Amino acid sequence: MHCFLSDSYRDHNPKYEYFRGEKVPCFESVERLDNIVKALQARGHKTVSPDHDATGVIHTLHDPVYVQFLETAWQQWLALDPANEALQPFPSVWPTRTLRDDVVPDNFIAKLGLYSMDNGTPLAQGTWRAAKSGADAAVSAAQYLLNGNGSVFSASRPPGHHAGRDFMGGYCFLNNAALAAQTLLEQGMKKVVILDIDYHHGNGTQSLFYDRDDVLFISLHGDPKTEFPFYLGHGDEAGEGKGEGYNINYPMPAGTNFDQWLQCLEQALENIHSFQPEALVISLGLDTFAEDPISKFTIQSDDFFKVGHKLASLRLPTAFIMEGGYATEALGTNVVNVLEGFEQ
Ligand code: Q9C
Ligand code: ZN
Repeated sequence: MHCFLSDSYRDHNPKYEYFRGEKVPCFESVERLDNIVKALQARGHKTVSPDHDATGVIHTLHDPVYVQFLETAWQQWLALDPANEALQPFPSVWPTRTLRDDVVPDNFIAKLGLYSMDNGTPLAQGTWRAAKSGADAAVSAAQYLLNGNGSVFSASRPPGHHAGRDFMGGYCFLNNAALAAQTLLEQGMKKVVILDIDYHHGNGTQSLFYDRDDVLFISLHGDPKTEFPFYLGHGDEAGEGKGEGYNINYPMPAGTNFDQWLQCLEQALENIHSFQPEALVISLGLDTFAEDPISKFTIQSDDFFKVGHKLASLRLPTAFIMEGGYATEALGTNVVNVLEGFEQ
């Protein structure tokens, strides 16, 4: 499959995150994408650099004030104290119910809370460069479909589907899948689908398109009653206004196996067929894998061929956009299994 590889993914290289109160190495690591690239090359898939600039569509879907914050966050962190170079900023306070989110504070950590949904999204010196380059790869993938091609993979990190109009979270900063979908629409398509198969609900993507009928958003994920992002992704979230009926969630319990997961995928494929879209954007998370360290489904490496093959049965121009997956060693194999299953 044709693959756009982010030029700058190594620049996002935070050293630690917090997990149950302890400092631990980041699950969302540089090695994840290193291993995907290795597997792509070993199995004969060519990677090229992004050839489009996502700036315009980033400013359409994301709040330009949030984008400006992301671009300058590391400098603002260093301005507090040069010794911060060796540390990472984390938010510690958020504008929850009853508090105001319409006045941007001067305090950097308070701003970080305003623009974050969690304290689990490490920010480092090169985060903006890597996120922007990943967005460029996703927009390039969309353009590649617009040029008449049948399938494409955007290989990038950090991931995107938890990021909303004006917030980061869940390791995500810019919503790459949403940027790809918006690009397809701006260049003339009337209806596109985003199918999110990451283990975690794509809350950012859902929220970006919740009141729209030109993007059908469907997500298969761990039940948010027990799984991140906890506060969105329930089965009764159907869209609002003219978007009503164009948002579909399939939450599944921890322990869900491949057969059970496939039953939800089959329903999603029927939903997509009824919508009659012109293209398919896949939020491709591989954290549904049995050995994923932070997730609880039991899908096996070989099962991912079948996932790709099922997606191909829709016979739609398809852009795969990289999301999560933290079993670093197996991740390359699992990604390429989906892509090759699609091509079979
Ligand atoms: N520190 C994606 O898969 N935190 N994001 C889990 C482990 C949130 C995952 C706790 C996981 C977000 C794109
Ligand atoms: Zn995930």
